[in-house]
Amino acid sequence: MARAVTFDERGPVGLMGIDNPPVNAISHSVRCGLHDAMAQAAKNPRIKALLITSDGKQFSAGADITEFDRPQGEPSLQQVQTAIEFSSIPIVAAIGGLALGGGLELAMACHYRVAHKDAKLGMPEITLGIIPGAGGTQRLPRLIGAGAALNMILSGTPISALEAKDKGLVDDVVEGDLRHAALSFCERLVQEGRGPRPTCNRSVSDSLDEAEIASALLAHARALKGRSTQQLVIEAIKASRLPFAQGIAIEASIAQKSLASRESLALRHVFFAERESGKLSGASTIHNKRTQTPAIQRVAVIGAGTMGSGIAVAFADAALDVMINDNDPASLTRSREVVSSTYASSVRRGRIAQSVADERIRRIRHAHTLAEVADADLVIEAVFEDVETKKDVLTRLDSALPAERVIATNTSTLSVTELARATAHPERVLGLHFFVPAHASRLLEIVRTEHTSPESLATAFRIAKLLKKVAVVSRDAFGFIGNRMMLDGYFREAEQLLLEGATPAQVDTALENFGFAMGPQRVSDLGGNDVGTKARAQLFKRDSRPDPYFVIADRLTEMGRLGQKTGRGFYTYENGSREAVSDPEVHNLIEKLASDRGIRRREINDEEIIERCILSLVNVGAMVLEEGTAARAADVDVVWTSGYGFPRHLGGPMFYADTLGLSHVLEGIRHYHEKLGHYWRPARLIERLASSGSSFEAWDRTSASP
Ligand code: 3H9
Repeated sequence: MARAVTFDERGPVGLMGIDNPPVNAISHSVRCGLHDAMAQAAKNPRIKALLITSDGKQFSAGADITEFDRPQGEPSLQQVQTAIEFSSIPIVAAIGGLALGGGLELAMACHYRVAHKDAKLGMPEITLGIIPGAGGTQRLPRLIGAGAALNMILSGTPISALEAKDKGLVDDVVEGDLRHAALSFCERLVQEGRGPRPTCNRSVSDSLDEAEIASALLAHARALKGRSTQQLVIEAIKASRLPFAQGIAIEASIAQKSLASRESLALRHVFFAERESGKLSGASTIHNKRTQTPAIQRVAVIGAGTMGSGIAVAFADAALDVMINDNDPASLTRSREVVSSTYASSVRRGRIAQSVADERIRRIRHAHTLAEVADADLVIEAVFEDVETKKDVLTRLDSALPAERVIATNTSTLSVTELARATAHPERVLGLHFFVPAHASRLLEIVRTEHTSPESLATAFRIAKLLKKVAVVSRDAFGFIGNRMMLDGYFREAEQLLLEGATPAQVDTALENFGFAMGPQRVSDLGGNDVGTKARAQLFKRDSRPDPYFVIADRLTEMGRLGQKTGRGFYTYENGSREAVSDPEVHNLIEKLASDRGIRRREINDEEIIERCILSLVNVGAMVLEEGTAARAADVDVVWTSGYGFPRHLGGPMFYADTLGLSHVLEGIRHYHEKLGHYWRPARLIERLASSGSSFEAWDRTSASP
């Protein structure tokens, strides 16, 4: 096994360097390395202090998450921490890059901490559904106070080195060469005769009262909606008032409970699924994201509409130079305004400084002839969603650009295969399905055709990484992955429930209580019912669907009830408010549409609403898999948790179906198939997996194809 911790003698200081790429996770090899290095130092009388630092970019991203489902090899992180805390010579942590979770817990067990000014320190465990289980809930309150510790652990977001110093988490913040500065810090300790200072011997300066707990929960209520880990965090932090040994024992037992929870299994599934989705699995002929591709520095976006401008902002945010190209001068003027107002809003909300906004605006140029894009490393076509207009642009780009440059088309409805046929080099064409707003949404669907080359795909992965987006590959098919499942599954069923007797508010509230960020009708009103109607009309050119299919939304569009932007949609929004108010006109309309179709209306309860919307989503998800549109069930989960508001703590629709059990899922689907007809036909994949007692997770391991 490669040495995961290096050891070096620098005068009176023993220097331990964690060296476990890519992120210095505290794997078994690191724990062994730290343990051995300390034992070696203890035998060396010349060494008067120890420094733990990193040989890589990060101090440490925390415990090795891949070890969570296996028995922990000794020494455990807790054993290493005890050895540090009770060392007879002082031990200092030098923190550069990130110190997260177990990485920060390791540093907190050290006697002193020095951080580089650009370092970030955080406890992200809650995002994985676990509590900090290596003393984090006991040492952090001893260093910064119980109230501050609770907020830091509930937020999961790292803080800066300067903030850490203010709170008392680090002793010194340095600039320039961290290792050099930290060695000097150690030498000063030795000269001044300052010895070990075990964190466990400190006491907690404040106690958590109920008001403080309530206000911390309120501050993080949005991120923690439907979650339960926060209660475990509170329980563990309360134990920090007890003697350390007692508190740490309570933490250990709560940590075990959190690790075994469904919530944690689901969140860890999404963590790894997001990282896997950025790679192509399977066939050796397919390269993964590490395929060599030319560097991307300049990007051109064709089309200065809202989408084109948003995509340009996304690239400028990633520090790339970008040109927005449009042959209509009025559109270019509007685009400049959209870009400025987007940045003005980011400054107003305190997200970025004015100087940063100015620098990003300077990165975006506007031009009106296509010849000006010839030197772009990548071109994204984002013109009006019309097949002939897009084909025309692609043909012209194809002759303007050298053959190895990738041409991406931003479409949510059109056939990328058909668009690629307008070029002489279909291998360099792919779809990039950005979501609205393009600069802020996390998901990017990469649409490949039969002809898209591995190199072009590798470029698309690299773009996603640059833009810090989660990438999922979809084959070119009706609605790709996300919209197909939304239209044929989830949203269609929501409309069907309205026709059968539920109200929009009832459907939305039931699904929001299930955990969706926003119910389907509120989503439609937010995005614009006309947008959905137009998209479906485009999709119908690929493949149509029988009535009733979005009859309510389409009728609302005809009536000019476009949603929030017109103050009326599925709901009424009074005087520009975002509050959705039920409207009898809509209820009458739904009754009429139902009676025209001979649908008998009845009372529908929330359980049925949730069951039907989720089962139909899962069923269409399974079809998307069996048809090869998505490669892995985990990819489907990533699409739905990062782009469509499916609760992350339930792991995504396919993971959730596994937790229900596929036999149970199939039984439900068959029941509705019998009751509601053909569109509920069970996916063959579900039938197959259920009959052998299998799961989507097992299918991913054995059968997923690229
Ligand atoms: C913890 O510490 C528990 C303790 O309280 C108690 C213990 C007893 N372990 O994200 P990237 C892999 S819980 C193992 O693409 P980036 C990742 O899978 C932990 N592997 O890079 C990927 O592998 P691959 C608390 C990890 O630059 C590769 O590293 N810590 C871990 O975009 C690159 O990752 C966290 O929750 C890990 N801890 O982002 C932090 N972390 O190449 C989790 C990463 O095979 N990590 N990998 O696909 C992150 O947030 C991001 O990875 C980070 C880098 C920001 C560090």
